[in-house]
Amino acid sequence: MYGLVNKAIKELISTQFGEEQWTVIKAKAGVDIVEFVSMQPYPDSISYDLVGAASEVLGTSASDLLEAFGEYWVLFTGAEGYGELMNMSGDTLFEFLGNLNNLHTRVSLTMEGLSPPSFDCVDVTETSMDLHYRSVRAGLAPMVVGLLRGLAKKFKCELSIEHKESKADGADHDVFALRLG
Ligand code: 1MF
Repeated sequence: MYGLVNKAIKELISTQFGEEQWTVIKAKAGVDIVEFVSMQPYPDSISYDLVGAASEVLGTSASDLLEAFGEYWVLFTGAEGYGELMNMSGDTLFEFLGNLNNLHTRVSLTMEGLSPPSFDCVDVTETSMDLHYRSVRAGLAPMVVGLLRGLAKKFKCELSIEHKESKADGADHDVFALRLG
């Protein structure tokens, strides 16, 4: 994944738990990179190993960490120069979700190595939809829950999320039933 992701992991851990914990976690993950470069691709294993090590060191489940990370990503990218990209992508949560594939296509135009997930909005009403999430990566559904919570805060709405179908439980892909209000 692009270095931007690992930078966000570092920021989240070092701001919430301190620089020392980050150093311990990085060492435990066997990562000896001093500074991640945002626009450089890194093996996915680096990001997974960092989350795994953080889970052990902090005594928090990987799933909770991924969810916190997803929520943080919305803030982080907004502050790290992608605010305009995010703001351009919709005025409401549902509009934003409907434009997410376009957002990733736009990023892919400059960053060829991007392997973005896809998000498809199905059975959309004013207040509900099924969000179909497909990814080449495994185990990141909790991060999507966090992303949705972060977006709900950004758009100031109450969102309930039901994980209707789970790839981890053998489904073809993950489906989230979303309801506003
Ligand atoms: O393949 C990748 O490296 C990759 C990196 C980040 C693919 C996707 C993403 C973003 N995505 C992370 C979860 C991936 C889960 C998965 O693969 O199954 C979050 C997608 C998302 C969902 C809901 C709301 C907002 C979301 O993201 C918005 C977004 C997406 C991509 C970027 C920024 C905001 C982005 C911007 C620049 C990047 C990489 C990603 O790289 C550069 C490019 C130029 C200069 C510096 C860095």
